[in-house]
Parts: sequence; structure tokens; C-alpha cells
Amino acid sequence: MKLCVIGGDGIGPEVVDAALAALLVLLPQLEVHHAEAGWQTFVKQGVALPQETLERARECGAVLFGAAGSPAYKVAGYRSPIVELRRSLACYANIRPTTSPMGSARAVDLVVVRENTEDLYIGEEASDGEVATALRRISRAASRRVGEVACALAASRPRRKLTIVHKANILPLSDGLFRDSVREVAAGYAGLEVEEVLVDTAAYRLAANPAAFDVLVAPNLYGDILSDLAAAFGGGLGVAPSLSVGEGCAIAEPVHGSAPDIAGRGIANPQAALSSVALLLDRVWQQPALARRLQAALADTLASGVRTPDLGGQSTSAEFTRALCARLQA
Ligand code: GGG
Repeated sequence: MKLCVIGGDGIGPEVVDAALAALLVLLPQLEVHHAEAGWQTFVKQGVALPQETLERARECGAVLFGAAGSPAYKVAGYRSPIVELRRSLACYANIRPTTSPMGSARAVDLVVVRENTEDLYIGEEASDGEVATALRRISRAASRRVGEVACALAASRPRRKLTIVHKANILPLSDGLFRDSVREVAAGYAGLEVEEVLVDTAAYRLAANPAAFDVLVAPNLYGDILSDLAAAFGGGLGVAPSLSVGEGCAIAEPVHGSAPDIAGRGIANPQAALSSVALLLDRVWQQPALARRLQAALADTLASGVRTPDLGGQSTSAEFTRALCARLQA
């Protein structure tokens, strides 16, 4: 087994180090390759996703990625490394589960499946300083393949329910194509309950009654936004994991970004990165028992009161990681 580890920017390297420490307790024979990407890489090397990083990731077949912190203004020659990585590795479906913590008032157990390779994220923008445009791409092929992942996932869960999110009343050609393509795929899954919801209504219903959802499938931008919203019911962005899957490669990656405000302070919550690794163990490396062991150790560590400040605790990331690894070794 090989893993390409890319810390990225901000708290990315901190949470990735913690997840790797736990992973090496579970899989001491794991072959680890470190590689660079991100804004800081761009500043140093003039490229945010170096070719050698891409080659290393391909060779390993599995990536643990921390976070990218891209500037919110145009920088010549810069493209988001994580968007580029997902696209280049054809990791076309981003699986983002949310499960409410034990004892929550609302029992939420949902998964957002986000299309990962197109939509507005193709980055084709133009501006003359007065008017700016951004091209949005939706294709039947990309919509069908993410639909396939979402349908298979929904069919494997007890509720067998799929919600297709779109805005086809305003964007009938693009969002209509997404909706129709996913519906075509879903027609091949007997016993699947399929509904479609406009993205604005989906946002309202998620906020009002998240327990009503099972698996949601959405184009890239809607999936990005709705999964952050859903994360609020799972204990926050500090604990929200993701796994991007596709053609022979996978990327485990926390949903959160680089959090520059807390970077370097040693207080980042590594839980999202750890749970992303659990997804990798379970779904890609076919090690469900190890994934369960990691999740159980995480739950026990939290129950023992060891928590980072975002969860109301006083532990540093290193203290949390040490406590977790001790439980894994016990
Ligand atoms: N781990 C997910 C992550 O880095 N999220 C922040 C994000 O989406 N960044 C895009 C970018 O900065 O290029």
C-alpha cells in the first residue's frame, strides 16, 4: 500500500501529520511519499501543483491532502491545486458524509456526493473590468459517472433514498442535463427512492430538517456549499471528512480549508483528516475493521474529554493525536 501525503497550506500540514501518525499505527508497513502543492508551493516554485507531485500521486493511487489556501483575487499563472489534482487524477466524485454526534437532538446521517471535475470550477473566467463572465460546464458523461457513485451509495444504505439537487428552473440546459443524466442512471437501480429538489429549497430543508436526507448528489458548486452547511450538523467543519473517488485513484481530504487564522498555533482539530483516512481505509483499501478501529479510538478519545478548542476543549492537536495513538496502540 502506498500513500502520497500533501499537507498544502495553513493547517493542512498539521492535520495531515496527525492523520498520518494514526494511520502508521494501524498500517506500519504503509509506504509514504511526501509531496508539495498549494499556494506556498506556488510562491516558491511558480507552480501550485508540480508535475512531480502529480506523478507521485498517480503512482501511489491514494492521496492524503490537507488544505489549499488560494488567494481570492486573480494571480497570473495560478490555478487551485486541489481542483487541478481532483481533475487530473479523475477523482470525479467527492463523498462527504455527515453524521450527528451521539446525543444530538437531531439524528442526521446523510452523504453529499459532489461532482468534482466541472461546473464553474473549470475556471474559465473573463473580465474587461466592467463585466465579468464565468463559463459553467455540465456534461452528460460527468453527470452520469457521479450519478453512478451516488446511486450505488444510496442503494447500499438502509433508506435507499437519493436527492438530486439542481436549479433547472433557471438553468434548464445545464442543470437540466445534470438532473436528467442522474435520473437515467438511477432508473437502473430498482427500489431506489429518487427525488429532485431545487438547490435553494435543498438549502432551506437541510437547515430546517437535515434528518430528512439520505444521499444528495449535486453539481460541483452546489455540492461544495451544501456539504459545508450539512457539516454544521456533524459537529462542525473541524470534523467533516471527505473522500474523492474515480478512476483508480482516491483523495482523502478534510472538507475544511487552510484556516490561516489558526495555522501554526497547534490547535487545529485533526478529526476531519482522521475520519477522511478512515474513509480511505474502508472504501479504497478494503480495510473496514481498521476503519472501525480508528473511528472507535476517535470516539473514545473525545469521550475521555480530550478535545481541541473548536469543540470546547483545551487540548492541542499534538495532545489529541498522542491520546488517540495511545488508544490505537492499547
Ligand atoms: N481540504 C479542502 C480545502 O482545501 N478546501 C479549501 C478549498 O476548497 N480551497 C480551494 C482552493 O483554495 O484552491
